[in-house]
Amino acid sequence: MNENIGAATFLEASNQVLAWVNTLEQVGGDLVQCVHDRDYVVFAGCGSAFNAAHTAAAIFQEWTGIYAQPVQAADVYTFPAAILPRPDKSLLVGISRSGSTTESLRALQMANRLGAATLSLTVAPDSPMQAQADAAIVLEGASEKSVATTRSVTSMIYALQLLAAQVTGDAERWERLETLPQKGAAILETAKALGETVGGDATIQTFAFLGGGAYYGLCREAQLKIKEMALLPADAYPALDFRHGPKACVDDKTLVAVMLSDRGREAEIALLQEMRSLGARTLAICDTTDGAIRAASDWVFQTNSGLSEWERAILYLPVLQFTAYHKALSRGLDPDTPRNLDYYVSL
Ligand code: F1P
Repeated sequence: MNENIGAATFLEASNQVLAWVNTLEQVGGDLVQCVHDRDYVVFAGCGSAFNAAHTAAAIFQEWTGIYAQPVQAADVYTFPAAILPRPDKSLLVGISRSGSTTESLRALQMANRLGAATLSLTVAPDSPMQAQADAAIVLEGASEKSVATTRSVTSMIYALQLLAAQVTGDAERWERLETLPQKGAAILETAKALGETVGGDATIQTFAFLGGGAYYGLCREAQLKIKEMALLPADAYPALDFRHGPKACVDDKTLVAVMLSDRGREAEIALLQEMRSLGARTLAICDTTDGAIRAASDWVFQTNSGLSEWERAILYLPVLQFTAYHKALSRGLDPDTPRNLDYYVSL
């Protein structure tokens, strides 16, 4: 096999905690101005950025008490009255690795035209989206060559966690968030190794990623990684919704990965147990494990952060990024250049 296959994805996923360190330096207190006087925040993006928007909106709303919603960027200009009913009181955050995706740029343009405040969150410097927005966060340290996002998406979510902590002025939360790079570094090798084991398991042919609240966006991202890199069927559901129909598809070729929260832990363990009894292979992703989790799981990935459920969110993704990466390699696919995809979508 060509040794360059997947090299960019592997390097970018492996280096992601360095990108988080850089992210920490990019989210200054001046950004709080964007939210001043706003009682509604829309997080808009496409692909991975849309997934980041799901996680960010759930976290931002809970931490700040300001209503927040994730939207696919095209909805902003296609259905403006549905998305921004009170633009003068709203902030639109346009999220995009490239800063050039047509739908995301148009979303910012529409928000500006309607009189909403705008913030762009990108990884590429000097992008059209940065030029379009009132304020900008640029995470150059999270830039990527690979088409499939890894460190850019965790870094963009991290930036929005930091922004939410800035908005509330919660210094203790900020200090806990500052520990994420160090906590990420401590689990990355385990994430790589477990991703190789799970991704290399030839019996697994379909995937379901389940998580409640802010974890739903992470599940969507894990689903996207499997589809883009490994070209296999994958689902993402708010954890308990999986029982309402999709579990009909579960069999012994299915991996069911559940992201365990603190407040939903018991119900999520019961879900793992049920999926295992249906024949699925199960992966629990949790901060701390116990006998019940181990008994319900083929594999357990433990983050050991001591952080609250939404604070530790980005620690849940790397193991699934490496799972998708290894699944792709085992199928002879190059994770760096997924079939049919471009680096960003230009319409
Ligand atoms: C990036 C994106 C990726 C996706 C695909 C198409 O857009 O949507 O998330 O994997 O390769 O492009 P953006 O973040 O640059 O707007």
